[in-house]
Amino acid sequence: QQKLSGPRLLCQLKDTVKMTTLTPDMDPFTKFPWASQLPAQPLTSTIGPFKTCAVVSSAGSMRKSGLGKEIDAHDAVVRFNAAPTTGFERDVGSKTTVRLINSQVMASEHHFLSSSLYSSGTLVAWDPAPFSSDLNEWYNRTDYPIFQQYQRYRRLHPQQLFFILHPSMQWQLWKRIQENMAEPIQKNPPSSGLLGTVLMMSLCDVVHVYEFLPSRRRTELCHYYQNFKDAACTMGAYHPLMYEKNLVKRMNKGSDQDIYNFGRVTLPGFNTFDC
Ligand code: NCC
Repeated sequence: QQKLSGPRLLCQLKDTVKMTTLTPDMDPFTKFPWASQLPAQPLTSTIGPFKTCAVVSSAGSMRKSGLGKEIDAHDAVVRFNAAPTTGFERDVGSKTTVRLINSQVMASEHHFLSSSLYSSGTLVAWDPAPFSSDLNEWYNRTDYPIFQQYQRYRRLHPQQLFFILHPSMQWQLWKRIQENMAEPIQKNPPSSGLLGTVLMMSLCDVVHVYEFLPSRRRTELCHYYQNFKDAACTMGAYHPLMYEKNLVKRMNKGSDQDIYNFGRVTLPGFNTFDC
């Protein structure tokens, strides 16, 4: 076990973490009539490639950041779960190209089927599947009813692009985190924030990640859109968030001042470097 340098780490991610989404031709989905609702082509051949991309974390430190214009100037913007833009444009911008949602959000108490929050951009859903990349095994024991809710949503919004991440990606990424840490980490998948970051590294030349590594605005406030305080939101409890942040810090091509002042990390797209 050794800690890899930033460039080695980037190569390791590029070589071993494959961004895949479910398509109707994958087993066991070939058996299910509803699977025709899944996009026929994977995400990476449907949207992008993009030059510049922004990943907007939901952290409380986005508040009063004034980063909205800078974020919207990117070719593509990814947001997470129930994070709104309306009323927060000055700080987080208003463009949404991709919204990455966990299966918990899709469970009905979040008004997933009725809220207009989810109707712009391409949706990408994921579920904290058991430590396995086996689709059959996962299909029968998802954490939340991701497939039922997917079918319902697709019937209501047949025109919107909506992908489901292949669970192998989260575990490939988890292994990279574990390999690069000296101690054993919890066997839970990475946060939506890291999944979205790697997703955009597969689609974009340059990825700017905002307030994943907290700036000087660092706060106990969990989300910029709620007045709820819990330091675990930034440090992690279920997700190995602290380790994810350590890894991103090592891969950052930008300066420490960029992090301190703007909460901004700069990562190169996988297509822009050779290994
Ligand atoms: O909070 P959440 O994440 O929706 O935030 C999206 C991503 O932003 C980064 N973040 C957020 C807050 C903070 N203070 N610092 C941060 O760095 C993280 O990278 C985070 O992934 C998730 O990852 O999907 C998560 O979802 C929530 C929750 O399910 C949804 O918000 C819907 O309500 C989880 N919270 C709970 O289960 C209570 C959270 O653990 C992870």
